[in-house]
Amino acid sequence: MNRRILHIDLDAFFVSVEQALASNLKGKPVVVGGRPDRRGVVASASYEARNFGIKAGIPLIRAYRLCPQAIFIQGNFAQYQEASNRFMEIMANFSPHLEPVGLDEAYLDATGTEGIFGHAHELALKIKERIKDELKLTASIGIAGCKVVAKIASDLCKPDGLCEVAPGEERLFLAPLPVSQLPGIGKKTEQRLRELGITTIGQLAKMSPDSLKKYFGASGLILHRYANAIDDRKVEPPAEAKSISRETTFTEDTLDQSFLQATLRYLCEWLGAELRSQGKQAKVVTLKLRYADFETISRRLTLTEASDRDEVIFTAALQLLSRALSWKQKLVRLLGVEVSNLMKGKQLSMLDSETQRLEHLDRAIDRIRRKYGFTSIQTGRTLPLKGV
Ligand code: TTP
Ligand code: MG
Repeated sequence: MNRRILHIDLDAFFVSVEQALASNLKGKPVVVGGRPDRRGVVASASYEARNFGIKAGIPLIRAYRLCPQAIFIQGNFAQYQEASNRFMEIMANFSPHLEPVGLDEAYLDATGTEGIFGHAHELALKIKERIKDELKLTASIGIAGCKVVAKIASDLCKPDGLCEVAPGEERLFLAPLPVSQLPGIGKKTEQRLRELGITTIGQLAKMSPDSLKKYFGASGLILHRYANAIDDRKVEPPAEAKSISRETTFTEDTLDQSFLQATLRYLCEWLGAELRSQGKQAKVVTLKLRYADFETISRRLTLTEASDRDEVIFTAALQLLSRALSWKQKLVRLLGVEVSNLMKGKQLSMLDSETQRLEHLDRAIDRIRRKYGFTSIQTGRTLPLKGV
C-alpha cells in the first residue's frame, strides 16, 4: 500500500503565538529572542521581519541593524509549551500514528484513514482549519510517501501552505531542488558537494552510493537514499524521556546570591510542574553551572525518595548550588537544573499530612498556571526576579 505521510510545521511559531495573543503585533516585523541591546540570538522571526534578512540564529544586535523598527520580544516559553501541547492534541484526533518533533513540528501517518477523514489532502485541510480556529496559528503541511519528502514539501510551501507530492512522483519533485533542502546537509556538505559539481538533489541522486560513502562516510549512504526518495522510517511516538532539564543564560554574568537562588527556584518550579503533568517522579537532581569563562560543571544528588515536588527539587538543587559557590567564586553565565531517574506514580503510604498539604499547593499552582500562563503566579522565592 502507498504510504501517506504528513509533515506539519507551524509557521514562525514563537512569534505567531505572540501575535495571536496581541493583535497589535500582527503583520509587523517581530522578533522573539530578547532585547536587541542584550546578548543573544533570534529564536523566531515573523515573515515580515524575514523580508529584512532577519532569521533564527543571528545575533539580536544584527537583527536590529537590519530592521531597527522591528518589535523585539523576550518571549515566554511556558506559553509556547502550552500552544505546542494544544497543537499536538489537535493532531492526535486524526491518527494514532503521530510523532512530535520538537515543539512545533510533527509527522502523522495517514495511511488507511481515507475511510474516516477522506483523502490525505482533505485531512490536511481539516488540520489546518482546526489549528487556525482553535490556536489562531497557521501551519504548513507537506504530504508524500515518506518522511523526508513530506518534510521538504512542507518547507517549500511555507507559510500557510499545503503541498502534496503524488505517489511515484517523489524523485521528480526532488530532482530540481538545491541539495541544501535535504535534511542533514549543512554548509560544509553543501560546499563539498559543490566542489564535486553537485548542486541539485537530482545530481546527488545519480552519484554512486560507494563514492558518497567515500566522501561522507555512513551519512553519505543516507544522503543517497534520501536524494532518491527512499526513506522507510516509520512514524512513531518518541521514546520516553530519561530526564527533563531547564536552563537559562543570564544577560549579564552574575554572582548575586539572591538572584541566583530565585532563578534556581523558578527553574525547579518549572521542572516540578513538568514532572507532575507527566505523572512522574525524579530520584536524581543535577545542577549545571557555566562560568563567565565558559568552564562548565555539573553536580548531582540522589534524593532519599523520588519526588515531583518543587520544594524537594529546589532544596536539593540549592544545596548543590551553595556547595558549588563556596567552592569557586566566579561569575556565573548559565544556570541549569536537570531531574533524572524518572519513574511513574508514587507510593501513597509514604505521604504524611504536611507532604500532602504541600502537594495540594503545587497542584493548585499548576492549575492556575495552566489557565493563565506560567508567570501568572509567582512564589515568594522567585520574587527577586520580578521586573528582570
Ligand atoms: P522552526 O520551525 O525552525 O521555525 P519557526 O516556526 O519560527 O519558523 P518556520 O515558519 O520557518 O517554521 O522552529 C520552531 C521554533 O523553535 C521557533 O519558533 C523558535 C524555536 N527555535 C529557537 O528557539 N531557536 C532556533 O535556532 C530555531 C531554529 C528555532
Ligand atoms: Mg516552524
